Amino acid sequence: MFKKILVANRGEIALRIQRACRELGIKAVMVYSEADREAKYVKLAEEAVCIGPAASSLSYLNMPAIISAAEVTDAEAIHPGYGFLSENADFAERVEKSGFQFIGPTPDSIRIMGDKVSAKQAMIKAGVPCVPGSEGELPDDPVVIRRTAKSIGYPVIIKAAGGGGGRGMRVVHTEAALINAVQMTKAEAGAAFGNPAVYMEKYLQNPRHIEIQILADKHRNAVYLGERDCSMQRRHQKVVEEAPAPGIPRKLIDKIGERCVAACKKINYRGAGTFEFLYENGEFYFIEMNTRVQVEHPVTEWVTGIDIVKTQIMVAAGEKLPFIQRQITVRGHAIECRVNAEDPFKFTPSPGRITTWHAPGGPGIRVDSHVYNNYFVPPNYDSMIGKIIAHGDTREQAIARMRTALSETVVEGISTNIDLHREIMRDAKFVNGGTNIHYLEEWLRHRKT
Ligand code: MV4
Repeated sequence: MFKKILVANRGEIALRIQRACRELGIKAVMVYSEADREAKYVKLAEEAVCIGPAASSLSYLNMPAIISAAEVTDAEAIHPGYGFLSENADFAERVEKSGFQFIGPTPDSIRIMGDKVSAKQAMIKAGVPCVPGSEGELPDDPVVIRRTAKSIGYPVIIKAAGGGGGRGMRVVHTEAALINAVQMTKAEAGAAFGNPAVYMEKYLQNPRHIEIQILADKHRNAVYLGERDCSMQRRHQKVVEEAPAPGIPRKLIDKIGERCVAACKKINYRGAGTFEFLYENGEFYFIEMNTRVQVEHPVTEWVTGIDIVKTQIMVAAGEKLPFIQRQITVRGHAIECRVNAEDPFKFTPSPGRITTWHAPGGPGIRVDSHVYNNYFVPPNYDSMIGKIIAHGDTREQAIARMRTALSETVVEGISTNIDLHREIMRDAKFVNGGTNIHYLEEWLRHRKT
């Protein structure tokens, strides 16, 4: 096992990784920008290195600064967390070329999944069901593009190969709008991602966003840890996540989970990973794979009892997965509310000093947050300041516990979206379960103030 790991991230996930290291008896070296000097995990750290100014581009995205920090502290491995450099294949490669273990999949795996066209091709080859669409990249010939759309059937969606997470896509309803939409998407993709390649899919109008968590080791063992429902989102930012997904038969989950595991073995995947699917009319359609630990990993940890961050570290060190598929069961129900420093209904960011922070507690409540009384939320980064996770024997109990937790939570000095969560937890359609990806945005549009 590693003796020392460098944590190349900030915020709640930096603290989460630090805690996993402590539990494993590993020393954690924390890195921080000038804006994060006062962070809780820096205060708690036995070793911490400043890697640059507040701007992410000069600190958390600064590859030489991070690799130098690992060198001067004699770390053996680097955990990238989520966001920042976590899905940057060049970073993973530079980490390994510098003699450190990257805690994640190989640079090759990251590269394949980063290009959404090659990711989809790999999944089709591995037997994972995908959204019907173009065979790989769309050619330039308008005749071929029109023929492709006609055979798929309108509406179609044009997506950038270099996009993902909702960036670089356009829905097309008619043939008249098709060629222009393709050209626009290609131009934007070229500018934004340095890659103008696009592909076409059937546009699914009312899907749910269901994702499958997997873990794989370096010995060709892989397991799935059930699913998460992440449909409650706004502008591609998840707001509430839960596990299991309400109303989806376990048999269907097991079938798709087994496909994901087979795909992992086929592509020799290792580490933690998430297969993202759209789910509509009882069918799963693969859209993207994430090659990092995700924000919402705690709901899966709670229903399976498996520590995903610890397992990431163990498999990166070469250990075998300490469990097999039939030992993994889903118990009860878990819900996560992301707490953001923002106006709860206008969504404008609200950085600044937190004068009061009362975190909730009690049975079935977990809080993952790096903030504390008198902490200053810097304006330079994502607005998420923590996550409240509730578990119960049933979904009803998890919701009841989440309502209690939200009623106990006090944050003063800045605005947070906790009032939004309080309303969602009392919304009849949410309580009923199974709302689709458009629900929250429609609800916000019609909400009476
Ligand atoms: C789609 C889709 C409908 N049909 N693909 C958005 C994020 C990116 N991961 C893929 N996305 C979508 N792809 C087809 N063929 C609808 C979305 C989509 C969406 C997906 C998941 C979660 C939220 C979403 C919000 C809007 C659109």
